[in-house]
Amino acid sequence: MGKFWSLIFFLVPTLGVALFVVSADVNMLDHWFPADVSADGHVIDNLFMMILGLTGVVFVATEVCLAYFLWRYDAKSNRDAIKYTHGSHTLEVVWTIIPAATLLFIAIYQMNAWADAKIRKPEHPGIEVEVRARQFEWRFRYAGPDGKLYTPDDVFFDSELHVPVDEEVLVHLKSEDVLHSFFLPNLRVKQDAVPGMVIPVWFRPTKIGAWDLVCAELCGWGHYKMRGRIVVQSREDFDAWLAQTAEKQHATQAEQPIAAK
Ligand SMILES: [Cu+2]
Repeated sequence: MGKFWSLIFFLVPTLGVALFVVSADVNMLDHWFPADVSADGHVIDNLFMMILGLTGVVFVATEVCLAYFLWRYDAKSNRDAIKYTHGSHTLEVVWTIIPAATLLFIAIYQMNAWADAKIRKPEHPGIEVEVRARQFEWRFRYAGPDGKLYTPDDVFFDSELHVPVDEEVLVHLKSEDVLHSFFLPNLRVKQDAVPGMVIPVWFRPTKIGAWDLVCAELCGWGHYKMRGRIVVQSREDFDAWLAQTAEKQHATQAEQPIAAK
């Protein structure tokens, strides 16, 4: 029976590795990363691959050892009583230091990527947008004709986040109710929206097109439908869209003068 279980355990690393190979093969499933359309996406992808490589080696080595010991010391061929020991102090020190050193290495290795993504806010962004998350939709606020955000001529829009291509986008992320998570898979951007906080998020899209904007935090019964789009346009198309949206908004406001905010 021991040999049977050792083979079953050996299936875990074998199938695990096979699944990665199949997923990464574009011709078979193409379930790997979605297309990267941002200037810094490759940094995140490289970090992911580095950590995946490290953990993958440890995973396979551990599973192979487990299967080997099950095979080698199965109950049928080893009838001796089990001997308990207090273990090896040296071994414990070694297997504490190696993971600690590995974690320290990852912490130092990713510092620059983290700083670029979360600390070094762009000083002169091409555009600033306020993103408000609420159960269960996304709302966006743009600067109106005066070019300044948070003035009476601001432009509002729902569900579709329009941004110009090849420009730094600075988002002021807010939540009106509970925790949400602003997730742009194709831009490798994910940030929690926290009630009571304004969190800056920035990215630079490099390709014209439309991609998913989803909420990555279970935020209530309608979480599944909290989907939006990010629409990346040329500067001219974006300006035209903004002007048109502002005009439409003004027309509605003329009929209902209270609807300024
Ligand atoms: Cu949500």
